[in-house]
Amino acid sequence: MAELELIARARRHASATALVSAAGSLSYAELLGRSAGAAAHLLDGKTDLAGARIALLLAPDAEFVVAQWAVWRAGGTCVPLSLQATAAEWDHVLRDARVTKVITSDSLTGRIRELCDSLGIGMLRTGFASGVLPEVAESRPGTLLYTSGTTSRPKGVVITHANVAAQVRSLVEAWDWSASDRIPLFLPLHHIHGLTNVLACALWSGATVEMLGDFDADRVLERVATGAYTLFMAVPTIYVKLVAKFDAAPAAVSAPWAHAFGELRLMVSGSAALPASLHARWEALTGQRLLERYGMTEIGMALSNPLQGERRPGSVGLPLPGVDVRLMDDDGQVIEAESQPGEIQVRGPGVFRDYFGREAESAASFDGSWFRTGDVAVIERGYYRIMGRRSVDIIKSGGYKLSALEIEAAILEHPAIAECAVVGLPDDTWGEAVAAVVVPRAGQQVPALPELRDWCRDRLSPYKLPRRLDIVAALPRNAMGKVTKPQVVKMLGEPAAPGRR
Ligand code: MCA
Ligand code: AMP
Repeated sequence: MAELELIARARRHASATALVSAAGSLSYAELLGRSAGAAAHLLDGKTDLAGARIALLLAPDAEFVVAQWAVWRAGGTCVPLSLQATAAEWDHVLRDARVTKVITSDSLTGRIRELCDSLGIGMLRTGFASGVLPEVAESRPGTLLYTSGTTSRPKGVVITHANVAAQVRSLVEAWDWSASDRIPLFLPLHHIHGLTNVLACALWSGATVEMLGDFDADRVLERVATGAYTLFMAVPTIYVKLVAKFDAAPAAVSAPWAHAFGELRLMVSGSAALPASLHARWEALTGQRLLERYGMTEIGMALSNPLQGERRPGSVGLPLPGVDVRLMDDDGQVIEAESQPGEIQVRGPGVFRDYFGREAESAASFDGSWFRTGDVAVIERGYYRIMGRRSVDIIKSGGYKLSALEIEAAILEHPAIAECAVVGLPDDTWGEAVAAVVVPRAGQQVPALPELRDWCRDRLSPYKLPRRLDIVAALPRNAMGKVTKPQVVKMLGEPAAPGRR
């Protein structure tokens, strides 16, 4: 029987350790066995889930992977939910994706039960049954990831099994993944960085993933110092947090960390701009030269500094294997020359199928077969360098992509606020920090920042909450009446248009 390549490959590593988590270790054979049983349980007598969207609200441990593989093997589409989301945010995803079931655990079920009941969505634990599993073609959708963009509410990115396979093959080749690799996982599993770059690449290669749960710098340092890993992948904010640990520790404590990081065969940074100063600092501390790469939920990874060769600070290197990249100017002309900025457009088998249920937006995001990323870059001395983004409404904070429009919509629900503009301001820890500028309603008192943050907590994930609040009499607007965000940034005394570095 033809089966998904990821599954077929896992059989070759049957006795190797796939996952290590607080609950214990799971070999590839056990992962295959448990996910087959869970798939049969999900099918519950049906022959194929036929793409039905099954959401996962599970901690990032072995149970998550068993459930993910079970959904895939039963022919379903996996919709991983953020553990930090509010009920309102889950409500959007569950409705938009037309989710039919939520797989959750005893400890999390209470958080989503009321919502599932109100939407008539069944909740399941991962169970076990025996039965025949369907053949699932690689061309079928396997994953639906929600990503914020230039629209207020996040959109569902439909990713086929073939898309993931192409993304993984490209990274396995470029970064030389093998069965002897061991990698820690501390990134969330509703985004590509943790889900594909770490988890899927490792399991494709027969490597071992140590699932550490939420990022905890002390725990990560303790494990790194034991020499447990060969690879390490993180967002720039995590490197900032690790540097802070080095700065705060006596040399006798930090020396083993420095040595262990220096021994890793590769350390990668991505999901947001890695400042050149942080690149240099990390190398000075550990002797390890970080490899920076660039990607996006819709395309997987597109550009990377080389494993062998120059890893240039402030640059994202060259197109990855199997990925075509071009720069397009505002007049629709492909840029061939160096030092001319243009929009990054990407083509290849890793590029997503479409936005779920959004035909017009899907069509508008492509130029023929080229996906328009909205990111602007230049080529300098042969390498791509990211300059910024076309949209002022996208903010990258600690690796999370946030929609300013979504945050504005939440803040505007406050009865004392008449107008609101949200912008990203340069920030040493988060890359960009969310700042809200508001105009009060006549005669009303706008709450102070801590109270406004608390008020927003029912509506927005904690990482979307504003970190700065300014109250003004009026927002700067252009002749059409549209708020001019570069002016808003200027009002706050920051350099116009948050730049890359
Ligand atoms: C946590 N907080 C944040 C963020 N994370 N605020 C703004 N931005 C954030 N990213 C808030 C917490 O809610 C808390 O607020 C306060 O900051 C202190 O939290 P702290 O403990 O310091 O943070 P943390 O829990 O250690 O989290 C930091 C983190 C996390 C580990 C960097 O944000 C993270 O896992 N980021 C990675 C996201 C990711 O995987 N992105 C990849 C997307 P309060 O005090 O109010 O409770 S995929 C992608 O971008 C593409 C494909 C690519 O290229 O990879
Ligand atoms: P996401 O939609 O969460 O997948 O975020 C993708 C976005 O993260 C890209 O469109 C870029 O704006 C940004 N990004 C990812 N990697 C880098 C990088 N190395 N440098 C600058 N921006 C990056």
